[in-house]
Amino acid sequence: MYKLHNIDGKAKRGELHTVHGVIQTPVFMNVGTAAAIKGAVSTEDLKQVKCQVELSNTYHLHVRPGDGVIRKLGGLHKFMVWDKPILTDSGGFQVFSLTSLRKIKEEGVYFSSHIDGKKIFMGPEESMQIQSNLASTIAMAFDECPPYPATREYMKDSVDRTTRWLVRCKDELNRLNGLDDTINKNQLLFGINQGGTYEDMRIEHAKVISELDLPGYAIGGLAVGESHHEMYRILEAVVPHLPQNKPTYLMGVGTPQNILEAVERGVDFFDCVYPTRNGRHGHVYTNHGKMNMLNAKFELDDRPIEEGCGCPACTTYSRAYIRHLLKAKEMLGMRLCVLHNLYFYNSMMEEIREAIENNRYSDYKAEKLERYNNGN
Ligand code: PRF
Ligand code: ZN
Repeated sequence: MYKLHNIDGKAKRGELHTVHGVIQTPVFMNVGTAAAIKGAVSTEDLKQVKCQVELSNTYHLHVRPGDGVIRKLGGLHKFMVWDKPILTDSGGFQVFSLTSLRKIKEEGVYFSSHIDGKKIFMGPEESMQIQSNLASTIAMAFDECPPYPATREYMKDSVDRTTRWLVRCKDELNRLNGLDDTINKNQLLFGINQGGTYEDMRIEHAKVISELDLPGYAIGGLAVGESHHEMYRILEAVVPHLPQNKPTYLMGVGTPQNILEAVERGVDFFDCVYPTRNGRHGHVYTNHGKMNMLNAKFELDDRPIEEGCGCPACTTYSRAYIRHLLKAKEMLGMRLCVLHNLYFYNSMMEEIREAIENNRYSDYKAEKLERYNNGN
């Protein structure tokens, strides 16, 4: 159940009640694709960086260790030792971005595993069965994320198939949630809007899927190569056609700037690999922009990454030490940068929530971007 606390312009401040606790929105979900947050970050660490929701992938966990294994061990929450909400992506996107020799049919997608080349089939029913075995809090619909650019003709076929798949996802998850031996009988299904950069198809699709009355809706197929300007144009067009009294999730986005812009357009769920991926490369986010911790100027710098930051890296270690660890390729260097970045993202979401509550979102956004873009 989703409760809207406040609307400031189009920005939504809400909360989603789940069996694993309440999610305060806008929220950034911290990515642990294969039930592991890259950079040697544990679920214990996630609590310290103010993570509300962990995100894992159906496709990866199906291939390794196998969703059957996780089910036998009591589900993903028990397996990872994380009792807060988990969202699982459906495999739709990963199948299209990672695998080779794909064949899309009405029944689903035939493809080869990126680990061992093994032939796999996944359709809406299979994706729901896997996610039910994982017993995540929120399951994502099995969709096609079409390439960019795509012709209108391709897009139309793809979106229509994604709609038919969504109906099959809903039916299958309803069936699974009703079985006696299902671990999480309250698993929620979020539908996914597609349509590329074609506003009319986006809007038409949003209207059709909204009628299915699902607990939440995502916007997929963005941040796949189009310009930021185009992404914002599509958000402005489509968000007003998705239910305002449900969560609105922009998949795979993005930079701090992207998140600030999307919140202003009514989005309140996000996920992205940037904080973890950049952290592993020694790139860290601060209120004054991004820094490369390998830079020679930090050799003798005894300040924390960011003055006043409450993260496990900044409250203990210096820029000089972290630079040394990264240069020496010590895992601790990566780990500290990832922890700082996740803390930065999760703290920014806290600030965003507070700003919306106080009806000062547009001022907050302007100030945050001004500082972020103008550097040190
Ligand atoms: N579909 C799914 N997962 C996704 C996407 C999508 O379109 C994207 C697009 N940015 C990221 N993750 N199922
Ligand atoms: Zn920090």
